[in-house]
Amino acid sequence: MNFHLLALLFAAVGVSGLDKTTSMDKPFQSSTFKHLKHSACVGLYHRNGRSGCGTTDREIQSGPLYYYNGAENPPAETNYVAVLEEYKFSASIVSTLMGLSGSYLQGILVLNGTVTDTSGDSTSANMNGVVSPGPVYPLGSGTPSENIGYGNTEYPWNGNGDGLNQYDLYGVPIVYVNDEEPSQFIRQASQSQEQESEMGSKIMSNFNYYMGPDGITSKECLTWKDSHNDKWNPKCLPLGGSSVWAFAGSPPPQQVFKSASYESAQGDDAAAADADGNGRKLKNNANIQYNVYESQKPAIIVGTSIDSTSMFHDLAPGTNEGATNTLTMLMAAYLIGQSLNDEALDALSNRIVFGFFEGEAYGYIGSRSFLNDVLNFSCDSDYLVNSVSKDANSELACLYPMRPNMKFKDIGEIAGVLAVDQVGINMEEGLLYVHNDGGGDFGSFLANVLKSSGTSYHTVAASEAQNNNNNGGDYPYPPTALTALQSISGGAYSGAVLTGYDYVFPKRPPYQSHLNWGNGGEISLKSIASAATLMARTALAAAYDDGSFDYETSAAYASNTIAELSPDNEIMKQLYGCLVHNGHCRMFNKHANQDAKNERSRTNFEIGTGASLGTPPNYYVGIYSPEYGQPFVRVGSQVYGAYNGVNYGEKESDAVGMQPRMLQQALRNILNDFLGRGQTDGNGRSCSSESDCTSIDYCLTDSDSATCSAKGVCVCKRAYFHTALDTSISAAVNTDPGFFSLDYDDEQSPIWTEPFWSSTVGVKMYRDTPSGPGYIVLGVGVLAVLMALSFTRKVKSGLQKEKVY
Ligand SMILES: *[C@@H]1O[C@H](CO)[C@@H](O)[C@H](O)[C@H]1NC(C)=O
Ligand SMILES: CC(=O)N[C@H]1CO[C@H](CO)[C@@H](O)[C@@H]1O
Repeated sequence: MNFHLLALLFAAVGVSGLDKTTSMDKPFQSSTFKHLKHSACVGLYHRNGRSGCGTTDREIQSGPLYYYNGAENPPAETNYVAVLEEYKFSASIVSTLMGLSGSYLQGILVLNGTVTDTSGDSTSANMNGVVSPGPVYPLGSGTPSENIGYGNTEYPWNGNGDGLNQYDLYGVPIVYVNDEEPSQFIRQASQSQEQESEMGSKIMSNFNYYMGPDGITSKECLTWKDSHNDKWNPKCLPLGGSSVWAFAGSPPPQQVFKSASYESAQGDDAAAADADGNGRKLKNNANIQYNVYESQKPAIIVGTSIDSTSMFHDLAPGTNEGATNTLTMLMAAYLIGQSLNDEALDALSNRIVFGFFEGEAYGYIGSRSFLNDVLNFSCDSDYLVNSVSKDANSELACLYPMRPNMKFKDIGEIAGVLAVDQVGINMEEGLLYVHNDGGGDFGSFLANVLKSSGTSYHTVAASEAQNNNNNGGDYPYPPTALTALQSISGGAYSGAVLTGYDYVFPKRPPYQSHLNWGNGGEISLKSIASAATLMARTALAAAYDDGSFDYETSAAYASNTIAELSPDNEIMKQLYGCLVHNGHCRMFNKHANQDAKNERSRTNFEIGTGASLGTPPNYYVGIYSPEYGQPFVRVGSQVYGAYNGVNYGEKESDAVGMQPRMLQQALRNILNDFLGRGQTDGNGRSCSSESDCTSIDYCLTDSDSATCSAKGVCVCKRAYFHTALDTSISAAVNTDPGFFSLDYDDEQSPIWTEPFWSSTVGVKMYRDTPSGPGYIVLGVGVLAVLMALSFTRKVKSGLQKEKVY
């Protein structure tokens, strides 16, 4: 794929054709129906199989609507499409339908029942009964991630979960009807089906939702070869994207660099061309060097997940998950940037590193990629290059395995992890909780700081989660980046987790549910402000500690240095609006736009503002591809996912680039703004892009550099992207992005992938009449405008217009 094609691809995002349809029935004539929204349950593959929905093959599955209230037996002799209220949608009902009537079940329509409830129960009571589709042991036992857990993987954190999102619902297409009005119509139509059929017609629904065959795995679909010509033609893409991480204070001295021989080699191709032991030509025959400075300070990783999921991947509001996690961490970074300048931060004993990790719901994708790279990644010197080949001062990148920058290697030693999770809801008014097993000096230090700290609104209690088999055994940690680090290192590191829940996730809103939203006023800004204050202070206390683990002194220093964040803080409210209500809000747009502009001026790639979270925001991780954060390298006129040839740098335009999503671009630019004010005292040099920010004297150290914030001020560069991709796979070498190689010697990560879909998937509704041949289409529109690609769906998870299998 050449780069122009790639650029076109970016431009085409969001363009989708809609079927022109004729409506024959009044209820379907309103424009609401023509543009009726739906969200599909999507099939996914993993290391050992598949989960999620889909029809059995390209044949359409259809049947008359049948309203199922969970009480009587479903039809056992004729095909039907079950209509379920969303508060009845659960693993047990779906299993009942599949079990009792087997192959007669042709599909399921789940109705939006937020307001309308025909059973007469009060809505909120119904919603209280809604189960979480997430597993009862999230990322633990019984899930494809169980082998990358650590310690107690059988603790029921999600007590309200039935694990429906792990089921293989092959043969059962399921869609959610987003809007209330069409839901009401379908409800009534399905409840009066008997009467309708006596009158000689039925409302039918058909599903065209083929999402690949059963019985194959991610490995098979990633390595798929067409049988007729043996050509590699993958049928799926991995889940993933990019994480964002940032230093507080000046970056450490550069740890990885090319030695002087690089300079001389660069000028003279012929002389530099050499052969290594494998007969491979070495053009950039530099010596890679990893320096470990004696004075290198350990890094405290302050981390959280920025994603969520649900049964319907374009409807994953993650309000008390990715959204509030992100907000809490951003405000913690804001507090540190406001309270300490670089000089003060640089004088501390340890370094603070923030990590906003993508794809955590699918096997700690972001935190494992990042932490594993910090600890274990090394780049072969042949492939260590300047990310912009003509600019010898540009950041180093690794072409194979592909890493768009090597800055993460400067982090050096890790002290441990301070994680935050689901603090938008307090299990008990005025209380936040800390999880720590009492082992590990660093982890217990963090826990002690938290327990001895507090805000005007909250105190911190130790979680009462106990190992539930009474024979001793491991302390249960909720799934966060701390678990990822412990898993990678075999428990060599410790840490603590701050949460809003005690021993079990809140029941409402349900975890990993399409109903994990905050419009009921459940989310407490007070709690988020308290958590942000506590995270900032605890991180600072840990950075201050000189190894004596004297938590009282450190905690006192931190609370004297960082003032408490007010729940009325305007920046927090603005960010809340972006993260919870409008994912392409002005603030995100502005910062993401600036970030893209900086990249354009740096690399010359046509990087734009990436796909937004949408409105309402959707936190499903989506696929890893060049439109959504997969880095790529341009070599001459070719674009590759990874490259081990010898021609990089021959053309001036050769460079490594990436097009992240809008959230990540906004996060990076906002973090640079919050943490990169250095010594400006509010009057930095003004700029319109990064190229205006060379030789900024207020970015203190040699390893520092500056970039342009959306406020139009040069700020010191503090934030970076990091590839969030399952650690068992990597971009294949010397091929287009979109091809992946498998590493079989890994620790059994789940390798979640999403199959390509046909462009014709959708759902139709029509009236089946005895008169005419075939069907008279009532409103293809109804569920149909879906036509595969609703805008958000395409943007977020990148439906591919391609034939499947
Ligand atoms: C259900 O419908 C209501 C009213 O139209 C809407 O506010 C709500 O967002 C819908 N629920 C979901 C999960 O989309
Ligand atoms: C695969 C691998 O090399 N893993 C290592 C990464 O680094 C940690 C911490 O040093 C080791 O414990 C792992 O074995």
